[in-house]
Amino acid sequence: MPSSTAVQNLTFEKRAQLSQHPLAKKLFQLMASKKSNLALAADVTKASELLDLANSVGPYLCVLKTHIDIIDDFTPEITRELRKAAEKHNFLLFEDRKFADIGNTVLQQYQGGIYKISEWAHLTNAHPLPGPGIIEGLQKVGKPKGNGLLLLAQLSSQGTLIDAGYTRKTVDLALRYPEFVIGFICQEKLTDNPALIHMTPGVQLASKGDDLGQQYNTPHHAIFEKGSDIAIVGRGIFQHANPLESAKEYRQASWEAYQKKAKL
Ligand code: 5BU
Repeated sequence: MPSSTAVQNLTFEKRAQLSQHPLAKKLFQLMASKKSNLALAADVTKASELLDLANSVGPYLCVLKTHIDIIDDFTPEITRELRKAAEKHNFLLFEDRKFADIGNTVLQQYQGGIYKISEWAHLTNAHPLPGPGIIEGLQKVGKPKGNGLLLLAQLSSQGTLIDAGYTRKTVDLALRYPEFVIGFICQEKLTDNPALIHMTPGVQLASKGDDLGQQYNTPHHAIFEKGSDIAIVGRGIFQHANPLESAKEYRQASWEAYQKKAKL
Protein backbone atom coordinates (compact mmCIF):
# COMPACT_ATOMS: atom_id res chain seq x y z
CA MET A 1 0.00 0.00 0.00
CA PRO A 2 1.42 3.41 -0.92
CA SER A 3 2.17 5.91 1.81
CA SER A 4 -0.59 8.21 2.97
CA THR A 5 1.00 11.18 1.19
CA ALA A 6 1.20 9.29 -2.10
CA VAL A 7 -2.46 8.30 -1.82
CA GLN A 8 -3.44 11.85 -0.96
CA ASN A 9 -1.83 12.94 -4.16
CA LEU A 10 -3.77 10.56 -6.39
CA THR A 11 -6.12 12.36 -8.74
CA PHE A 12 -9.78 11.45 -9.10
CA GLU A 13 -8.95 10.21 -12.63
CA LYS A 14 -6.37 7.80 -11.21
CA ARG A 15 -8.72 6.67 -8.46
CA ALA A 16 -11.42 5.97 -11.07
CA GLN A 17 -8.99 3.54 -12.68
CA LEU A 18 -8.19 1.90 -9.34
CA SER A 19 -11.83 1.43 -8.29
CA GLN A 20 -13.56 -1.87 -8.93
CA HIS A 21 -17.10 -0.75 -8.16
CA PRO A 22 -18.78 0.73 -11.29
CA LEU A 23 -20.55 3.43 -9.26
CA ALA A 24 -17.35 4.55 -7.51
CA LYS A 25 -15.67 4.67 -10.91
CA LYS A 26 -18.52 6.74 -12.29
CA LEU A 27 -18.41 9.15 -9.34
CA PHE A 28 -14.64 9.70 -9.63
CA GLN A 29 -14.98 10.20 -13.39
CA LEU A 30 -17.80 12.69 -13.15
CA MET A 31 -16.00 14.64 -10.40
CA ALA A 32 -12.99 14.92 -12.70
CA SER A 33 -14.98 15.89 -15.78
CA LYS A 34 -17.29 18.37 -14.01
CA LYS A 35 -14.47 19.66 -11.80
CA SER A 36 -16.77 19.32 -8.82
CA ASN A 37 -16.35 17.59 -5.47
CA LEU A 38 -19.37 19.42 -4.06
CA ALA A 39 -22.48 17.63 -2.79
CA LEU A 40 -25.64 19.56 -2.00
CA ALA A 41 -27.69 18.54 1.05
CA ALA A 42 -31.03 19.59 -0.45
CA ASP A 43 -32.99 19.68 2.81
CA VAL A 44 -36.05 21.52 1.51
CA THR A 45 -39.58 20.37 2.28
CA LYS A 46 -41.48 21.00 -0.98
CA ALA A 47 -41.13 18.78 -4.03
CA SER A 48 -40.98 21.79 -6.35
CA GLU A 49 -38.11 23.34 -4.34
CA LEU A 50 -36.19 20.08 -4.45
CA LEU A 51 -36.61 19.70 -8.21
CA ASP A 52 -35.77 23.36 -8.81
CA LEU A 53 -32.52 22.93 -6.88
CA ALA A 54 -31.70 19.70 -8.75
CA ASN A 55 -32.11 21.45 -12.09
CA SER A 56 -30.49 24.81 -11.26
CA VAL A 57 -27.55 23.76 -9.07
CA GLY A 58 -27.25 20.24 -10.54
CA PRO A 59 -24.68 21.21 -13.21
CA TYR A 60 -22.24 22.22 -10.41
CA LEU A 61 -22.63 19.11 -8.23
CA CYS A 62 -21.20 15.61 -8.11
CA VAL A 63 -23.89 14.40 -5.69
CA LEU A 64 -27.35 15.58 -4.65
CA LYS A 65 -28.13 14.37 -1.13
CA THR A 66 -31.77 14.01 -0.09
CA HIS A 67 -33.82 13.40 3.04
CA ILE A 68 -36.83 12.22 1.06
CA ASP A 69 -38.92 11.76 4.23
CA ILE A 70 -38.98 15.52 4.94
CA ILE A 71 -40.83 16.29 1.69
CA ASP A 72 -44.39 17.33 2.66
CA ASP A 73 -45.94 16.62 -0.74
CA PHE A 74 -44.07 13.44 -1.67
CA THR A 75 -45.27 11.38 -4.63
CA PRO A 76 -43.27 8.72 -6.54
CA GLU A 77 -43.21 11.14 -9.48
CA ILE A 78 -40.65 13.25 -7.58
CA THR A 79 -38.10 10.46 -7.54
CA ARG A 80 -38.60 9.87 -11.28
CA GLU A 81 -37.99 13.58 -11.88
CA LEU A 82 -34.94 13.55 -9.62
CA ARG A 83 -33.52 10.65 -11.58
CA LYS A 84 -34.11 12.54 -14.85
CA ALA A 85 -32.32 15.58 -13.44
CA ALA A 86 -29.44 13.36 -12.29
CA GLU A 87 -29.04 11.93 -15.78
CA LYS A 88 -29.38 15.30 -17.51
CA HIS A 89 -26.88 17.11 -15.27
CA ASN A 90 -24.62 14.13 -14.54
CA PHE A 91 -24.71 13.79 -10.75
CA LEU A 92 -25.53 10.92 -8.37
CA LEU A 93 -28.48 10.79 -5.98
CA PHE A 94 -27.69 9.96 -2.36
CA GLU A 95 -30.58 9.31 0.04
CA ASP A 96 -29.21 10.06 3.52
CA ARG A 97 -31.43 7.41 5.15
CA LYS A 98 -28.98 6.38 7.89
CA PHE A 99 -30.29 2.83 8.18
CA ALA A 100 -29.58 1.38 11.63
CA ASP A 101 -31.59 -1.84 12.14
CA ILE A 102 -31.06 -5.58 11.65
CA GLY A 103 -30.47 -6.89 8.13
CA ASN A 104 -33.98 -8.24 7.56
CA THR A 105 -35.62 -4.93 8.50
CA VAL A 106 -33.31 -2.61 6.57
CA LEU A 107 -33.74 -4.80 3.49
CA GLN A 108 -37.47 -4.02 3.57
CA GLN A 109 -36.97 -0.35 4.42
CA TYR A 110 -34.59 0.02 1.48
CA GLN A 111 -36.69 -1.71 -1.17
CA GLY A 112 -40.26 -1.06 -0.04
CA GLY A 113 -42.56 1.33 1.76
CA ILE A 114 -43.58 4.60 0.16
CA TYR A 115 -40.11 5.77 -0.83
CA LYS A 116 -38.61 2.67 -2.54
CA ILE A 117 -35.16 4.17 -1.99
CA SER A 118 -33.26 1.40 -3.78
CA GLU A 119 -35.07 2.16 -7.05
CA TRP A 120 -33.88 5.73 -7.49
CA ALA A 121 -31.02 6.52 -5.09
CA HIS A 122 -27.61 5.53 -6.46
CA LEU A 123 -26.23 5.82 -2.93
CA THR A 124 -27.53 5.45 0.59
CA ASN A 125 -25.87 5.15 3.99
CA ALA A 126 -26.02 3.04 7.13
CA HIS A 127 -24.81 3.09 10.70
CA PRO A 128 -22.59 -0.01 11.10
CA LEU A 129 -23.74 -0.26 14.75
CA PRO A 130 -25.81 -3.46 14.29
CA GLY A 131 -22.83 -5.31 12.69
CA PRO A 132 -22.28 -6.95 9.28
CA GLY A 133 -25.95 -8.02 8.90
CA ILE A 134 -27.01 -4.45 8.11
CA ILE A 135 -24.62 -4.33 5.15
CA GLU A 136 -25.64 -7.80 3.98
CA GLY A 137 -29.37 -6.95 4.14
CA LEU A 138 -28.92 -3.75 2.13
CA GLN A 139 -26.51 -5.42 -0.26
CA LYS A 140 -29.09 -8.07 -1.20
CA VAL A 141 -31.30 -5.34 -2.61
CA GLY A 142 -28.77 -2.76 -3.75
CA LYS A 143 -25.99 -4.77 -5.35
CA PRO A 144 -28.08 -6.23 -8.21
CA LYS A 145 -29.18 -2.67 -9.04
CA GLY A 146 -25.60 -1.37 -9.13
CA ASN A 147 -26.17 0.87 -6.09
CA GLY A 148 -23.52 1.71 -3.51
CA LEU A 149 -23.42 2.11 0.26
CA LEU A 150 -21.60 4.63 2.47
CA LEU A 151 -20.90 3.72 6.09
CA LEU A 152 -21.32 6.34 8.80
CA ALA A 153 -17.89 6.38 10.41
CA GLN A 154 -18.02 9.78 12.14
CA LEU A 155 -20.60 12.51 12.76
CA SER A 156 -20.33 16.29 12.60
CA SER A 157 -22.50 16.90 15.66
CA GLN A 158 -21.31 18.11 19.03
CA GLY A 159 -21.13 15.34 21.66
CA THR A 160 -21.36 12.45 19.18
CA LEU A 161 -21.02 9.06 20.92
CA ILE A 162 -18.85 7.68 18.09
CA ASP A 163 -15.25 7.24 19.23
CA ALA A 164 -11.98 6.37 17.49
CA GLY A 165 -12.39 2.62 18.09
CA TYR A 166 -15.84 2.60 16.49
CA THR A 167 -14.50 4.54 13.49
CA ARG A 168 -11.61 2.09 13.06
CA LYS A 169 -13.97 -0.90 13.20
CA THR A 170 -16.19 0.80 10.62
CA VAL A 171 -13.24 1.04 8.22
CA ASP A 172 -12.45 -2.66 8.76
CA LEU A 173 -16.07 -3.55 8.00
CA ALA A 174 -16.11 -1.45 4.81
CA LEU A 175 -13.05 -3.27 3.50
CA ARG A 176 -14.94 -6.59 3.76
CA TYR A 177 -17.67 -5.50 1.31
CA PRO A 178 -15.88 -3.93 -1.70
CA GLU A 179 -18.71 -4.91 -4.04
CA PHE A 180 -21.21 -2.71 -2.23
CA VAL A 181 -19.52 -0.29 0.21
CA ILE A 182 -17.88 2.55 -1.72
CA GLY A 183 -16.92 4.85 1.13
CA PHE A 184 -17.72 6.76 4.27
CA ILE A 185 -19.50 9.70 5.76
CA CYS A 186 -16.77 11.08 7.97
CA GLN A 187 -14.88 14.14 9.11
CA GLU A 188 -11.41 13.15 7.86
CA LYS A 189 -9.56 10.71 5.62
CA LEU A 190 -9.76 7.27 7.24
CA THR A 191 -7.97 4.88 4.89
CA ASP A 192 -5.29 4.82 2.22
CA ASN A 193 -7.44 2.57 0.04
CA PRO A 194 -7.87 4.77 -3.06
CA ALA A 195 -11.19 3.15 -4.05
CA LEU A 196 -13.00 4.36 -0.94
CA ILE A 197 -14.63 7.79 -1.10
CA HIS A 198 -14.77 10.14 1.88
CA MET A 199 -17.74 12.51 2.08
CA THR A 200 -17.91 15.19 4.78
CA PRO A 201 -21.00 17.04 6.05
CA GLY A 202 -20.89 19.99 8.43
CA VAL A 203 -19.39 22.38 5.88
CA GLN A 204 -20.16 26.08 5.73
CA LEU A 205 -18.22 29.27 5.11
CA ALA A 206 -20.46 31.76 6.93
CA SER A 207 -21.13 30.01 10.24
CA LYS A 208 -19.44 27.85 12.90
CA GLY A 209 -22.58 25.88 13.81
CA ASP A 210 -26.29 25.96 14.59
CA ASP A 211 -28.18 25.94 17.91
CA LEU A 212 -28.88 22.18 17.72
CA GLY A 213 -25.32 20.86 17.80
CA GLN A 214 -24.23 21.08 14.18
CA GLN A 215 -20.54 22.04 13.85
CA TYR A 216 -19.17 23.58 10.65
CA ASN A 217 -15.77 23.61 9.02
CA THR A 218 -14.71 25.21 5.74
CA PRO A 219 -14.25 23.22 2.51
CA HIS A 220 -10.50 23.90 2.78
CA HIS A 221 -10.39 22.39 6.27
CA ALA A 222 -12.43 19.29 5.32
CA ILE A 223 -10.65 18.57 2.05
CA PHE A 224 -7.12 19.96 2.25
CA GLU A 225 -6.42 19.77 5.97
CA LYS A 226 -8.46 16.66 6.85
CA GLY A 227 -8.05 14.84 3.53
CA SER A 228 -11.70 14.21 2.69
CA ASP A 229 -12.85 14.01 -0.95
CA ILE A 230 -16.32 15.56 -1.10
CA ALA A 231 -17.79 18.51 0.82
CA ILE A 232 -21.49 18.22 1.65
CA VAL A 233 -23.13 21.63 2.00
CA GLY A 234 -26.78 22.24 2.92
CA ARG A 235 -28.02 25.51 4.42
CA GLY A 236 -24.90 27.33 3.25
CA ILE A 237 -26.32 26.94 -0.27
CA PHE A 238 -30.09 26.52 -0.21
CA GLN A 239 -30.73 29.16 2.48
CA HIS A 240 -28.44 31.65 0.75
CA ALA A 241 -30.10 34.62 -0.97
CA ASN A 242 -28.66 33.31 -4.24
CA PRO A 243 -28.27 29.50 -4.05
CA LEU A 244 -26.74 29.21 -7.51
CA GLU A 245 -23.99 31.77 -6.79
CA SER A 246 -23.37 30.18 -3.42
CA ALA A 247 -23.08 26.70 -4.99
CA LYS A 248 -20.53 28.06 -7.47
CA GLU A 249 -18.52 29.53 -4.59
CA TYR A 250 -18.54 26.25 -2.59
CA ARG A 251 -17.69 24.29 -5.71
CA GLN A 252 -14.69 26.50 -6.39
CA ALA A 253 -13.48 26.42 -2.77
CA SER A 254 -13.85 22.62 -2.59
CA TRP A 255 -12.16 22.08 -5.95
CA GLU A 256 -9.25 24.35 -5.10
CA ALA A 257 -8.73 22.45 -1.84
CA TYR A 258 -8.66 19.17 -3.82
CA GLN A 259 -6.22 20.60 -6.39
CA LYS A 260 -3.92 21.83 -3.62
CA LYS A 261 -4.07 18.39 -1.97
CA ALA A 262 -3.42 16.54 -5.23
CA LYS A 263 -0.72 19.12 -6.13
CA LEU A 264 -2.33 19.80 -9.52
P1 5BU B 1 -26.27 21.69 6.78
O1 5BU B 1 -27.47 22.50 6.42
O2 5BU B 1 -25.04 21.98 5.87
O3 5BU B 1 -25.94 21.71 8.23
O4 5BU B 1 -26.73 20.19 6.42
C1 5BU B 1 -25.94 19.07 6.69
C2 5BU B 1 -26.58 17.83 6.12
O5 5BU B 1 -25.72 16.72 6.34
C3 5BU B 1 -27.93 17.44 6.73
O6 5BU B 1 -28.70 16.86 5.69
C4 5BU B 1 -27.57 16.41 7.77
O7 5BU B 1 -28.61 15.45 7.96
C5 5BU B 1 -26.36 15.76 7.18
N1 5BU B 1 -25.37 15.26 8.16
C6 5BU B 1 -24.69 16.09 9.03
O8 5BU B 1 -24.93 17.29 9.06
N2 5BU B 1 -23.74 15.58 9.87
C7 5BU B 1 -23.44 14.27 9.90
O9 5BU B 1 -22.54 13.85 10.64
C8 5BU B 1 -24.14 13.42 9.01
C9 5BU B 1 -25.08 13.94 8.16
BR1 5BU B 1 -23.74 11.65 9.00
